[in-house]
Amino acid sequence: MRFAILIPARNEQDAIGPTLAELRSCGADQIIVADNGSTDQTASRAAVAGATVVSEPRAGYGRACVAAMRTLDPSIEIVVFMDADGSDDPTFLPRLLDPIFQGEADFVIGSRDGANRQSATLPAHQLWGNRLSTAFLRLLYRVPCTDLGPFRAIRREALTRLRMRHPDYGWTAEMQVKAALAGLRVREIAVPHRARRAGESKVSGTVRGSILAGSKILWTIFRYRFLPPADTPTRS
Ligand SMILES: Nc1nc2c(ncn2[C@@H]2O[C@H](COP(=O)(O)OP(=O)(O)OP(=O)(O)O)[C@@H](O)[C@H]2O)c(=O)[nH]1
Ligand SMILES: [Mg+2]
Repeated sequence: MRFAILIPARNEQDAIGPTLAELRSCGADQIIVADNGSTDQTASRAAVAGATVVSEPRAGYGRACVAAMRTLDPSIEIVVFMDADGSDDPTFLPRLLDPIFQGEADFVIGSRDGANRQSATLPAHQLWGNRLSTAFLRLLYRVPCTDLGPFRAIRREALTRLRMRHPDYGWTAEMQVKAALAGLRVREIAVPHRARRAGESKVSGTVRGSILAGSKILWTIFRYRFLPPADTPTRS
């Protein structure tokens, strides 16, 4: 099966090159960097490293992902998401893809809170924020999950069916909530999490980013259960 890797990036000029270099021999059929609003050399360095760069002018992690999805080659059957800062270990890519290749899962999420957890790379507030969010996910949607990790693989057809629309940091939670509601076969695997290799944190390393992301994630989890909008999927 042909797969693409989609990497949301904002101001990651010192990390994006090494991150893409690590992916050189991973077998991906397409690598897309979803940039929005970078004020540094992220886009040009990603292009030099051989990635397709999609620039979404409107700010927002989710918007950048949606824009990048529009440029997927028609032959792509699986979409892998991973961070630009080197936090995700690409040697775990085969383990992420294998359940989909074997026809056993539609969506595989890398959990940073499982057997491969390394000490202190996830700040305590993020670890506990994730544990709270995933407790609500388990309670409200009856899905076994322990993380909202960015390193994940999903069948393209399933992803399209989810009609992803969160403009910002609610994106990962939205995908998990909608996958549960749509009845996708979801699998979680343990992955390690590395400290970012360079540059500044936009999410968990700042008070603003943490509060913003945390509130968007929790609102997304509650909204699709108690105030379902028009894009709420149903089991097919
Ligand atoms: N396109 C886009 N990407 C973003 C945006 N905000 C963050 N990102 C990317 O999303 C990924 C996660 O952001 P990080 O800043 O690493 O957040 P974090 O992992 O919680 O924090 P660290 O501990 O610093 O790694 C990185 O690849 C960022 O470049 C955004 O607004 N737009
Ligand atoms: Mg990071």
